[in-house]
Amino acid sequence: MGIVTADRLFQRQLSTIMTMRYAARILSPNPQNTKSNFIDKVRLYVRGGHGGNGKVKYGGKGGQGGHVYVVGEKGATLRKLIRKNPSKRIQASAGCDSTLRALLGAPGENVELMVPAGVSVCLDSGEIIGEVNQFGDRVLIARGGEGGGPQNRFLPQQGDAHSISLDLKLIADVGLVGFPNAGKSTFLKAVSRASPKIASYPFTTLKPQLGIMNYNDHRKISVADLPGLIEGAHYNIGLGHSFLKHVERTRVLLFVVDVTGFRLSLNHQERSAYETVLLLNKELELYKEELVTKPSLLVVNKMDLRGTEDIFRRLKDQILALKESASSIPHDLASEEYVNFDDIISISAKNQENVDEVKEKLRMIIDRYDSLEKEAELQDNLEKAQDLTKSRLSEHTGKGLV
Ligand SMILES: Nc1nc2c(ncn2[C@@H]2O[C@H](COP(=O)(O)OP(=O)(O)OP(=O)(O)O)[C@@H](O)[C@H]2O)c(=O)[nH]1
Ligand SMILES: [Mg+2]
Repeated sequence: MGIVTADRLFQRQLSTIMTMRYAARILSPNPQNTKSNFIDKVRLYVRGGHGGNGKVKYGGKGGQGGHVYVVGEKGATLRKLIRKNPSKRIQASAGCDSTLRALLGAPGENVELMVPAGVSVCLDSGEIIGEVNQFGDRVLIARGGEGGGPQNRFLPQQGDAHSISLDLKLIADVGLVGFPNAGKSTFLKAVSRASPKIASYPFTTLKPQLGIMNYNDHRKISVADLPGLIEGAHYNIGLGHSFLKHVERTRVLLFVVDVTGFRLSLNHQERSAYETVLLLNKELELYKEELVTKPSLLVVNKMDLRGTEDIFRRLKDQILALKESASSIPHDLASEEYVNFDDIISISAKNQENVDEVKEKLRMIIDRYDSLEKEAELQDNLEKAQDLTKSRLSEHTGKGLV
């Protein structure tokens, strides 16, 4: 009896220590991680330039105030943007006044803010005023004021002024989703040249990181490694689920689960691999329903550990029977809709076993996705052309030409 009590006491102390260490890591993250260059949201105050004055006596026109644009550029990051504009106030220059020598005043200089692809520009009201989806995309975020002249009774206009947010959502082909410690970063390291931090404690990855998978025919597929999700992430437990915005634009989700399951601390319930799949499904659905309908692949990791073959076999059967057994899934694990996995593959990311198979499978899914997209685009164009022909025909019929 005494032994049991001492053991319980020890377990409780150990679990308190683990919870404290875990909380300390979340509240004051490892400096190695916070060094990351990754910033995914920036708020700026932007103002277009004032219009120049027109020369009243000669009917001259002041120059147009400069505009402020956001422009997609390769290699740009939101951190570089802040470093260049630490005050976060951006103002384009005013248009020049018209003079006797130059009745049309010169326009003010535009300002271009360089951002990476994947940035949405939002007003404080939440309205999206533009998106930079690829390099070269340009969004006008503050118009310069018109110069004074006969057209406006020589009253030059002020430029637009408002606060905007630049919200970056990574654009990657594949997004890694999983509980902490499942081996997501180890997988990224195995398939790319990225060198993410890997450690045996949860929440090692605090910020998303991109890696590129290279194929023999020079095809490249980008993979986004994300922080771990845990149950209750939608209540902001763990790192919350706000980083899931980064999988919204990925084409395929790669679920990574630890075959031995997960337990955050002794205070938390132990979850089997099957339960972690159900909980990931649930957290994704609670973040955004559409995410569970994305093309997905399930990899079951750490298969180098002893006795895992049986667990894998059972897990595979359970996942394949998921839809039929949905009604018997306990409420805390159940979702409205379940992910339809393209395949379930067992791997050892650490020993690089079966990772090439996953790489090939991802490529197959993306290729299929590409051709479906092209087909849909063709179909769309065809329908548009048919509609156009029909409306032209009916125009002619209306005019009695046919
Ligand atoms: N035995 C075994 N251990 C693995 C394998 N893959 C990863 N690990 C170990 O599992 C631990 C967690 O690996 P990470 O790659 O950091 O896991 P993660 O999913 O990125 O974790 P978070 O960043 O915390 O979400 C590390 O100690 C890895 O060495 C594997 O295939 N086999
Ligand atoms: Mg990680």
